[in-house]
Amino acid sequence: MSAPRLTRLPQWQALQRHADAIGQRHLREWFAADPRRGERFALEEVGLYLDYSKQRVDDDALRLLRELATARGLLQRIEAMFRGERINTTEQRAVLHVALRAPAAEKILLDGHDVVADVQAVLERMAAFTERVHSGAWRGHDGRRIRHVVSIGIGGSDLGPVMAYEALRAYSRREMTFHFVSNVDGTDFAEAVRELDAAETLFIVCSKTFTTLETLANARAARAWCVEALGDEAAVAKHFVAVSTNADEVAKFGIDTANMFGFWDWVGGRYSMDSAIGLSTMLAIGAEHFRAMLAGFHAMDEHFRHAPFERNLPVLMGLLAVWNNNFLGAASVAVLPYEQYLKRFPAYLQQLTMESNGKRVTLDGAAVDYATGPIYWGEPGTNGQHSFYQLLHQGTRLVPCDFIGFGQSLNPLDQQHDLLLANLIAQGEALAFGKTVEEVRAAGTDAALAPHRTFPGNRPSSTILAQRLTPHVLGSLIALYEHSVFVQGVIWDIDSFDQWGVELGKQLAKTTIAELTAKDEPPLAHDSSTNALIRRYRQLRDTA
Ligand code: G6Q
Repeated sequence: MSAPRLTRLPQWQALQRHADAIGQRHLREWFAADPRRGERFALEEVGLYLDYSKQRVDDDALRLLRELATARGLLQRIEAMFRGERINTTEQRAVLHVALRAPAAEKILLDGHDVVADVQAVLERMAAFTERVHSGAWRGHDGRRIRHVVSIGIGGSDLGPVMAYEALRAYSRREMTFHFVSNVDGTDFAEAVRELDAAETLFIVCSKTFTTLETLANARAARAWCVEALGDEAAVAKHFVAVSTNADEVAKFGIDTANMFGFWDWVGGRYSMDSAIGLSTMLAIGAEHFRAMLAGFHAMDEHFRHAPFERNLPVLMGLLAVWNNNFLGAASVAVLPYEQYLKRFPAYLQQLTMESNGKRVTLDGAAVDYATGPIYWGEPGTNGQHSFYQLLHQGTRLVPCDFIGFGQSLNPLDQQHDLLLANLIAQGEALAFGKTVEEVRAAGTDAALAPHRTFPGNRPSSTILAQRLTPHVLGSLIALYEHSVFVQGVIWDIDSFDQWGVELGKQLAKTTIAELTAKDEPPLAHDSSTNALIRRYRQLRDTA
């Protein structure tokens, strides 16, 4: 059954009229009219405090957004996801990342089979393996202990593990080192292993399909490096494990499937960091912390599934994103963690959000006539402040911001955490309220300079605060964004779980590889630019 066209829905049109009426009203006015706005437009759930009072919405806008969600069948779509219906319709797959963190006692049936039991079995194998590596029961080929882990994967099989390792470094085993190789650029591999001793290095090859060109190229390089250093093909058995859904290809590559950790086609790549794809995370922080992270995910899952829309964090965040995107015309979102350990969080979110919602047709294939997924980007604060915040404050574009901060530092250093959080809080305030030309002049600035020193304000932001970055909080934070992405996808009537857009470039590269590697220049039948680039590359490469 196809959903009614979004822009024809009365709820959408009501929102449009409301946006026309209030869209330009200044946050200064909103706050002046309601002295309690800062407390009223805030929610605390699952250990996360969300202040959305600096978003350009009023109670009516929020109500109309919730009505739109209801008209879109959001409640039913959430249930359909949790029940394992094949909501990824273009790939005919269930979307059950929530099963990866369901408690062992829960049952989630897919075609009559309980997938939670499968998940728990893999988690137990991961924990046992982690324990063996940590205790030294698992050793390298020459009997030395494993001290270095290199995770090889790309996209969804890389961004989550890298982000989680960085985020939870404070909880990690400092006697081990962790490295991540994703790019097919040989430099990535070469630099990752440069200082490593092969005898103490474990490679985890992460690939759902085990056919991904980049990952297989890096895995082959790793195998050659390892065999050369250790002088024995048999070393592969002790230095390589795989994470995949494809046992045949794993075996073909030469990794014993006894050393393979599985997952399933109902886990999308960018939703897989809490599956066996997170083996490097578990090796870094241990099984107990990993379980705590899963519990954090699950707490947010439960909240998302059961909380009424008005108190539902992912629903609210998703609807605010729709408001900013479709009714205020904001084409991007800046994610600004004031927490150094979250330095890879924006990069991780880029895939989660843009691969999920960067779509231009609805579920039944009709072209959309509204904007879908915005561009996500960001850097940790305060670094961003000395770089691109200029544009956020005084540029011509509207860029809603998500600020993320914590009450306690994991590395307290004198007053530096207060300094950090003072900056976070001040940035939201400056973006919202700005500085009028009158205020600038009153401060004694001369007339010619006043326009340059004026800040228009009215730039929306949300602030997420938690007490401390723990594995549990990280899990909840990621699940918050995962579900917010889904909410947006439901409103836009798109498939947030496929990724056909990455296919074309991959296919064309296959032809191009043949043309680059042919001994003599083959006949080229591309456009004139592509032909010229191929020729120029061959010439640059081959000229002594
Ligand atoms: C994520 C995408 C994509 C995928 C990579 C790696 O949702 O599907 O980023 O994760 O292409 O794929 P493999 O894990 O199969 O190597």
